[in-house]
Amino acid sequence: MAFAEYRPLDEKSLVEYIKAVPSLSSKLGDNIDGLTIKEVGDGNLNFVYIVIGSSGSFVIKQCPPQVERGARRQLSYTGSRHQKGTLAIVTPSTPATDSSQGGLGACRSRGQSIPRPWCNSFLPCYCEFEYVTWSPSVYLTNLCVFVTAKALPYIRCIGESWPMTKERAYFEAVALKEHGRWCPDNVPEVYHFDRTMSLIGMRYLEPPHIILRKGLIAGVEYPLLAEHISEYMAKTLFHASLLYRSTTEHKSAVAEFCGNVELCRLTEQVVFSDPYKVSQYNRWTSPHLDHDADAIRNDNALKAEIAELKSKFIERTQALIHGDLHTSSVMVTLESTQVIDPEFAFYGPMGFDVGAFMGNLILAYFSQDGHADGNNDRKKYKEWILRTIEDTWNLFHKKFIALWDKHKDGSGEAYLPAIYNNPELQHLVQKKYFEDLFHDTLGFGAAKMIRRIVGVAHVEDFESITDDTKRASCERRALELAKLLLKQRRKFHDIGEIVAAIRQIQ
Ligand code: ADP
Ligand code: SR1
Ligand code: MG
Ligand code: MG
Repeated sequence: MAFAEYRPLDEKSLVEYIKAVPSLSSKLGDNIDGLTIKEVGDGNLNFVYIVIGSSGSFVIKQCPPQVERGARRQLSYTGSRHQKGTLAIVTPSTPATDSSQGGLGACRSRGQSIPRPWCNSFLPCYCEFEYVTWSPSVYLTNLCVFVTAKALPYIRCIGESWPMTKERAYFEAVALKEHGRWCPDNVPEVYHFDRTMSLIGMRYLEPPHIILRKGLIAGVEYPLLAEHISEYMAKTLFHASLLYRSTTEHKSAVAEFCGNVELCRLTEQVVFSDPYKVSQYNRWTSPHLDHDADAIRNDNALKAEIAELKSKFIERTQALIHGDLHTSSVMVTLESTQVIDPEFAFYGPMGFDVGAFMGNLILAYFSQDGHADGNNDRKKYKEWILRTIEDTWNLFHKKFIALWDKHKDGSGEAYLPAIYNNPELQHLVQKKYFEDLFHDTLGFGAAKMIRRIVGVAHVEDFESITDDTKRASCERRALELAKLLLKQRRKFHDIGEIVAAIRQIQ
């Protein structure tokens, strides 16, 4: 063990850490001189460092320290939405003056990051920040800065009210290894895991790999995306389910992942609860979508459906799911598709993963009109997204059934060969299984779409549309489809009907 107890690393202390860990230093050919280390974390939760040496490279992902209770930071902003102002951080003690004491990190303004070297206590900015990470030497808390279009800004802090255990790194490492075992071509290899330090060392997905969501915003077609992601979903979900495993094996794995309860609870809140009630964390494009957000909170049929899905999310231990499979958890090139960031992994319903991916593709589709310009009306690109949605589901279905057929006489205990070993019955149960999975996919996918428009965490697909009216119009159409899918999902029987429903929304 390199360090006896947890401490958050920075670019400097990381070098010491690497020197002390043979599984990491050997990846650099044991040559530590002249390393380039860069923090690139642009997600909502963690620090990610890219480490490049003359003979190798890797990525280090580390959870920041747990929020210290009572360590609330006060943020105040002078300026108004879209205007330049000053973001002031007021600390209980003397304001930080250098990086060793802390400062602002990972500030993002509509996708643009304000890189370190660290800012000090006062940061000139446009008030579009979503997540601000305050990182003093002792502890770190995530703060969420929200400013409405109204006269006075207001700020929401996610911190002490929202503790996040560092143990999530353990579940991420186990899920990466388990999913990597079944689908090594689409999951980065884990080189090192340190539970004390909540730290994972893994393959660096080198350029031209980029986050899929960014590629979708830029209008890039990925010809192998449906093929690869369907392969990943079919292999990981099938092999970690009772179609492949014995109940003994399954229950022990389920028990272990029950430990990831805090991350599951976060999802329960931000996906299945907050968007359907008044919550301090919710936000939306206001005033444009005020009525739409209100309508969601007053839609009894929608609330009845979301309750059913929430129960299923909590109660169903169908397979080891990724748990956060949106388009920012996938890195791509034209030839490669890699799934990262399974820190929300647990044994849950398969449709939550498939729905997350498909729902995020649908969000990307509805955001395209906001990215269209005189050079590109994005019509062709929208067609590619629709084809990808259709191909992803159809290929997933085909690959999953092929795995089931191949292993039908194996140790999976859900459908015992002694009962189901006739082709007609096998076909019948598979059809039923997929009908349910399809409806789960639609329901969870729709829930994931709604939360990204009226909940706490939004997506760059829409957030990067600077014109509020244009953005609201794209978001409203996505909401319309999501509500239809959530309420009427059982009326749909194949993916072609979903594509037709998407097309109908003008
Ligand atoms: P979070 O849990 O905070 O969302 P992620 O695992 O999504 O963290 O990583 C944040 C960012 O770091 C990603 O969006 C990506 O840009 C970069 N990243 C993460 N893992 C890798 C990797 N293995 N190779 C290259 N870049 C990575
Ligand atoms: C406060 S919600 C943060 C979100 O970011 C993660 O990627 C998950 O999607 C989570 O819901
Ligand atoms: Mg992420
Ligand atoms: Mg994450």
